[in-house]
Amino acid sequence: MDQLRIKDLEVYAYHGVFAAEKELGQRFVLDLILEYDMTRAAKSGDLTASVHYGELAQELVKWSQESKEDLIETLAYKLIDRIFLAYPLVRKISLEVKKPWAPVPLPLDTCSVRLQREKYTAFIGLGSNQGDKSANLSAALEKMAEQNIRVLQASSCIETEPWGGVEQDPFLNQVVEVETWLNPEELMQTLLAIEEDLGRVREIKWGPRVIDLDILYIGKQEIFSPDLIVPHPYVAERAFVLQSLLEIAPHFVDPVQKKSIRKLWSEVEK
Ligand code: PH2
Ligand code: MG
Ligand code: MG
Repeated sequence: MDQLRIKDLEVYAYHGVFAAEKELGQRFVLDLILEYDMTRAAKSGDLTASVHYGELAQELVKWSQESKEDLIETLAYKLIDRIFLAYPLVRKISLEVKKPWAPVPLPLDTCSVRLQREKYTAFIGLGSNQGDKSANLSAALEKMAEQNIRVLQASSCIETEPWGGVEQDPFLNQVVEVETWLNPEELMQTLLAIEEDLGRVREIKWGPRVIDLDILYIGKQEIFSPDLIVPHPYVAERAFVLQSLLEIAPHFVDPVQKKSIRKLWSEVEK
């Protein structure tokens, strides 16, 4: 991918664990690489189709001076959020925050952290079978938007019979395609926090819930960690998920089953 780089931008700011760092301030140095397609800007000469590096450099200075963080990790993390929000065409960011005057009484050149984040799309399944089901789904989508999880496509909300053998009220289900730069683990933690916010209490497995937010797919990725399995292990068995997926992504190919959503839908028990 094409890259724009702002190498070693100096900023005087007030980040650090020690009180003296927050009082006196020190030099920070930012090394930034942005990735996005530059074809249109290159061919048209239109600056608005690219990132104005002068303007961005000014913004980086301003944003770096707006708060006093303990950690340079936090500064880098927050700057990355600001850049993605201000420049929607950027797909990937790599940002190193260096602290050449770090309070370490040893002969070193610089201490630094580098964070890298990229935008990706994911499918998320929503479900509710308690309270005002429709309002619960809408509230979850609103909260996702506030957490930098942007909805690209949303299926209709459908009423479905409970799947999994627990006797309970029918569900209202929906699937959305989202775009985000949160790491998969952070995406999952964010969804869990939204579930909790909306009043979810975990009682019986597959039992009644105010809101359930499941990561179904993250692009073509396969993740097997103790807390997160992607693709969601039951997608191919759940007509209520496949029906909604069929509406917004019939040609998406499940990376484990190696079959399109249309094919999985034709094979699922209904
Ligand atoms: N979710 C479950 C268990 N069963 N059945 C339907 N119809 N819809 C759901 O969202 C659902 C379910 C566990 O997450
Ligand atoms: Mg679920
Ligand atoms: Mg769940």
